[in-house]
This record gives sequence, C-alpha cells and structure tokens, in this order.
Amino acid sequence: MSTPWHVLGAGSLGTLWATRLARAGLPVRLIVRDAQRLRDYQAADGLTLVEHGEANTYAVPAQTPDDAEPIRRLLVASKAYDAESAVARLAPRLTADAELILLQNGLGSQDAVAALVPQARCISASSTEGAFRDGDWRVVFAGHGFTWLGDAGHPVAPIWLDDLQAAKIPHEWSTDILTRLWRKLALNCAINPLTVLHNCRNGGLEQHQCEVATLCNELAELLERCGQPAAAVNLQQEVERVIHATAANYSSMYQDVANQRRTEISYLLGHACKVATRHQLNLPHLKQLQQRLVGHLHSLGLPSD
Ligand code: NAD
Ligand code: KPL
Repeated sequence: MSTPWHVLGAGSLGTLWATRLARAGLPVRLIVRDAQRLRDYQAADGLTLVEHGEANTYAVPAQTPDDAEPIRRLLVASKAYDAESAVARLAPRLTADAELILLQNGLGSQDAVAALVPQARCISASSTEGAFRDGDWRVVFAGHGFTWLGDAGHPVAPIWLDDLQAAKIPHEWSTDILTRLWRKLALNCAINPLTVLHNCRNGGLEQHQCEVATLCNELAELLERCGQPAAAVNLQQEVERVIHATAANYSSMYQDVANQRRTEISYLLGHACKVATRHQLNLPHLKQLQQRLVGHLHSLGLPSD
C-alpha cells in the first residue's frame, strides 16, 4: 500500500487536495481539530467537492491530532498563522523520514515549521488554484490553476509527485520556489492591502496607479536587497497585468476583512516590513501602508497579526 496522505485542515485547499487524491484511489486521512469536529465529520457522509456545478462526496477517513497512526507524508493546509501550532501538535507522530508539504501563502510560516521539525523534509508550495467553502465539509473549486512545489535546501523532486499526477493536480517541481514565493508575496503586498483600504475590487486599483507604482518600486528594492533579484524583474508590469486580469475579483485579504476573518497580514506585508528592517532598508510607503492597514483592522476589531 502506498504511503497515506495525511491532510491537516478540512478548509478550502485541504478539501480540494484530499478529495482529488481520494478520487484517484490514493490513501488519504483527514486530520480535524478535535474530537467534537471528528464527531461532526462522522455525522456527514464525507468531503464534498463541487466542480463545474457537480457535487461529489468522498468518504475520506478522518482522525484527530491525538490519533496514534504515524505520519510520513503531511499536507499542511491551514492558514499561515495556524501552521506552526498545528504541526507542533503532530510532531510526535512524524516518522524519521517524514515529508511536509506547506500550502501556506506568504513567507515566514514555512521557516517556523521547518525549525520545529528539523528532521523532516519541508516542501513549500505556491498555488494559483482557487477554492472556497459553501458549507461544512464542502468546497467549491472556483479557479483552476497551478501549484509549484519546491524545497529551497534540496533540489531533488520527491517520488510522490506521481500521486499528484494521478490525482490530476496540475503541478511542477520548482528549483526556485523561494523566488516564486517572494514574487507572489510582492504581488499580494502591492494589491491586497490597497483593495482593503480603498474598499474596492482589484480593478479599482486602476484609479490608484501612482500609489501602486510607488509600492512596486519599494518592493523591488526589497527583493533585490534580500537576494531575490529575479522576483523583482518587471514587478510593476506584472502587478498591473494581475490588476487588469482580475479586475472583477475581490482580493483574498478584502474577502477576509469583509467576512470579519483574521488576515494573513503578518506573512505578507508584515513579513516584507520585517525583512526590510532586518536589512536596514528604509521603505517609507510600505511601512506607512502597514500602519494604515493595522489601524484599519483595529478599527474593525480584527487582529492585526
Ligand atoms: P481555510 O481557512 O479554508 O482552511 C484552513 C483549515 O485549517 C480550517 O478548516 C481550520 O479549521 C484548519 N485548521 C487550522 N488549525 C488546525 C489544527 N490545529 N488542526 C486541524 N485543523 C486546523 O484556509 P484555505 O483557504 O484553505 O487556505 C490555506 C492556505 O492556502 C492559506 O495560507 C491561503 O492563503 C492559501 N491559499 C488559499 C487559496 C484558496 O483558494 N482558498 C488559494 C491559494 C492559497
Ligand atoms: O493572490 C491574490 C489574492 O487575492 O490573494 C491576487 C489575486 C493575486 C491579488 O493579490
């Protein structure tokens, strides 16, 4: 029997991955928070994936973090701010050759997880797939995309990429995953906070081109200073392209704020500002953007970390 995929987090991406792996006949275990969530899950038929308007349910077995089964392959599908504590609870179950796939957006959580489990191989992912929950244990596959996976310290691809192929999860092994993560972080920093502060869709930023351009200049300076010059190439053009291509969409941070959910600010703008400080780089507009966003989140009673 092939190695089971333990999927931590029955949210949007966790369900999207778990259902496709299960559909391909691969062994999958869903890890839910606690015994109450496990009972809730067991009262449902399984995980439901809605794709092209068609709903299919997969009876993926579930367990709590306290289960005794050893974990060799762990997909961490929590938000960035939950990843470290979630993995800490599972650390005693990880085998000596365990591999973790970290689906978190932004930067900072991956290093925190890797420091916690130094014996494990940690693989980072950057995904353009889109999914959202429209009910408990039920996810809508909203945007077909692509997932890049890579290990900054180890260029060799793992054998389980074959499982992703079988599950029809579009992916590519990347030897420059850090560059991809930084590039995505820069895009998110240039777009997401402004959509929150200007209360607009991504396309609304076409009215704020100067502000966007100033941020792109500072972000490019940061990328160059922190050893990621490739992530800085044509950043402003790329940001403008994304704003145009996703003009009708609300950014993920806008949606979090609109739904009164905690944002991943610390792993996006917060991380950029922290790294700038570490490099003694003065980026006044980025810093001011962070202060405005933190103030806005406070005014709404939302966490600013
Ligand atoms: P989500 O909030 O839908 O799902 C996270 C799940 O993790 C929740 O069900 C939560 O209860 C669970 N969780 C947290 N801590 C846990 C613990 N200790 N034990 C068990 N379960 C735990 O989040 P998401 O939208 O799937 O996003 C996950 C990550 O992927 C984020 O960093 C996000 O930015 C990124 N991402 C999401 C999308 C998307 O379309 N949803 C696209 C690209 C990237
Ligand atoms: O990734 C995004 C998000 O909303 O989080 C885009 C669409 C690129 C905007 O930054």
